[in-house]
Amino acid sequence: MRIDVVTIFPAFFDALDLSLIGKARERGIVNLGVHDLRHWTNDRHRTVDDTPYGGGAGMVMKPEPWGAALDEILTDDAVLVVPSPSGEVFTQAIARELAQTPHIVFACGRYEGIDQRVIDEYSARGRVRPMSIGDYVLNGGEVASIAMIEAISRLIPGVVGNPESLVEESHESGLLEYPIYTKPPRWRDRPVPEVLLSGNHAAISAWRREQSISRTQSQRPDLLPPELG
Ligand code: 6GU
Repeated sequence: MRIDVVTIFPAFFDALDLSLIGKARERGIVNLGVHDLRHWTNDRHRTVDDTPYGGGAGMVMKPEPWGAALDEILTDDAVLVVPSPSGEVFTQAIARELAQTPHIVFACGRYEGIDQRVIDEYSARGRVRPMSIGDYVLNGGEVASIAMIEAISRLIPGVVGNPESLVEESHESGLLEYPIYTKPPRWRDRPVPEVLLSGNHAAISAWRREQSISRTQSQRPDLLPPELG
């Protein structure tokens, strides 16, 4: 998979050199290009923002640098992801869907956002997904893009070593994951639940499923399938 990012803060994406994602990049499974939007400016101050028409607080990202950058970077088979607190909420299902696409371009806005005509222009030409990572406000799309890139790339075959570790996770089954434990069997007077030491695999599976259901009921009742509500 090819991933391109356009940003005025390329250094944020140094984080993606680390860990499993860094290894996947070294092995050529994920091909990541990070581009400085200011490369597509022409003035001496490399200006990317201006005041909003109609007034209001803050600054808006000008359309011209975005148009020049995206004309160069977007391919016909690409999905353009535009991180924004007013986008559709990014979920594991969307991560799975995007993990199937050959090319994703992330357009990271700062300030109050990108001139709407940029989104309209590329929506008319191809697939554009304005995406939020949750109901809170960040200063720009960079941190949100890093979260989405990590969630998507770990679903690409070969990025996560043991594919079985993907299926048991929170959100993959539609329920939250059950609690997990390791040695020692007793820590600060807290024992590991006895069933996990029993060697009875059917009992362990049943216990884990009950725990997943009760956790989901208490932490995320909105996720519960109707038959478990
Ligand atoms: Cl994608 N961007 C910004 N700026 N804030 C957010 C967000 C995105 N998702 C949640 N809050």
